[in-house]
Amino acid sequence: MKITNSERMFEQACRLMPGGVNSPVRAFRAVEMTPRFIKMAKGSKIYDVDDNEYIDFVGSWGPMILGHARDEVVEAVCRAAKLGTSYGAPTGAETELAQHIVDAVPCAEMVRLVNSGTEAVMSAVRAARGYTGRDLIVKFEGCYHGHSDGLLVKAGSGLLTENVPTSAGVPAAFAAATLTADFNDEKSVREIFAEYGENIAALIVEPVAANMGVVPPKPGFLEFLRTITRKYGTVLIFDEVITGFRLALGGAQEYYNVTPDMATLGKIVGGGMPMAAYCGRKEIMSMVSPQGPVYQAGTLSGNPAAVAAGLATLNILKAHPEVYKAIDQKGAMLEAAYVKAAKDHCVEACVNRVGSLLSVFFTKGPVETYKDVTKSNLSMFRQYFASMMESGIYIAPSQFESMFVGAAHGDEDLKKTAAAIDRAFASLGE
Ligand code: KE4
Repeated sequence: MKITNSERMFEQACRLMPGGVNSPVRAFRAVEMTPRFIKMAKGSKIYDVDDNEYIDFVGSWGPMILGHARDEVVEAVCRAAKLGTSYGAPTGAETELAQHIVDAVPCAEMVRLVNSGTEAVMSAVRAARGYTGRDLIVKFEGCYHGHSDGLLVKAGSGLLTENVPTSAGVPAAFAAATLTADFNDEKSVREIFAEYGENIAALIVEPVAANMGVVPPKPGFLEFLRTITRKYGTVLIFDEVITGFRLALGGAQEYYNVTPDMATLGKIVGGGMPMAAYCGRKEIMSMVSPQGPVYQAGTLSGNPAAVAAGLATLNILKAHPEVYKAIDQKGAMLEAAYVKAAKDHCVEACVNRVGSLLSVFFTKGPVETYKDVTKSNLSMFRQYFASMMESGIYIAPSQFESMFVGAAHGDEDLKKTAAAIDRAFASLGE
């Protein structure tokens, strides 16, 4: 595989941008390789500047549930852009998208559109603090909720990948207001609430942890969080930036039938354009300016081109609910391929999957907690990653991310991927 153009372009990028990228995990540092510079993508494929084709299971980290450059989405963006790329004024399309979210997402009575998952989480937490008059928040070690200061405490995704779980530059006072519990460990949550319960404004959780690799909630864990937060008057926030519109049209709260007080959405809701949202019960969302005293604003919030991409995507998902069964089956096929390859080549590995989200861990398993995740063999992951890339399969360059299976992954793609998994495990088993 020739990657000379990527190498040349990466050198130039590194002179101008920190690490040569605009988001850390893209730098391929954890896998000690040169990141591929991408020139285009269509459907399930992505193409780099050296004309290498890959089957893409990153899908822009989740948005591409319908595949890259889906005609209806591209046409919608072009139509919107021709009418002006941004007005800074209300549009009917924003109302239409808000209605979609209210109709689909169980906790959503009102919605605010923003530009990124980080902004959605930061704003939802502020609204919860304004609503409760309390300061403390609870998150889970290994979960990632974007890069706002208070959430960069024992976080997952790129912080785990770069081995800096708590970021530099976050004042101790900010971090002190964030308490961390252990995902899937009810005792750790009870202890925090027993000591701080009356002062906890919000508990935020990825209902399926997908930023430490995929770790599903244990049966009853989400229901437990719903009960204990209600008991203490704490706002329960489901961070559904990944699971929203992916596990079901109503996200994890529909999939697990647990309704939080608020939710954050991103990725799919913007159809791959910079757009996200936070939503929730009317009495909480009514706190947000200009209706209430919690300030939050954004020049490009509800941007017409981004809203057009989101609307086109949600319209397709709403009209074709069969997509969800299809991507779940595709995920199951890949899961079976990993299990078979690990057995055939005597490789110590285990797979976690929820619907179209899955991760392989190079440890015996089961992987049910952040502590279990840390047992995964990262040098085996690096070897597996390099083999998959050599086979033309583009997966996240980090153990602490998910594979994203989408509607555009066809049978041929899955067969080729299964063969690549077998090849990678054969080399690991040697
Ligand atoms: P953004 O600010 O990156 O749009 O969203 C932040 C965010 C919030 N909540 C969850 C559950 C998330 O997974 C994310 C972002 N996800 C990462 C990948 N795991 C984005 C990729 C990146 O950081 O480049």
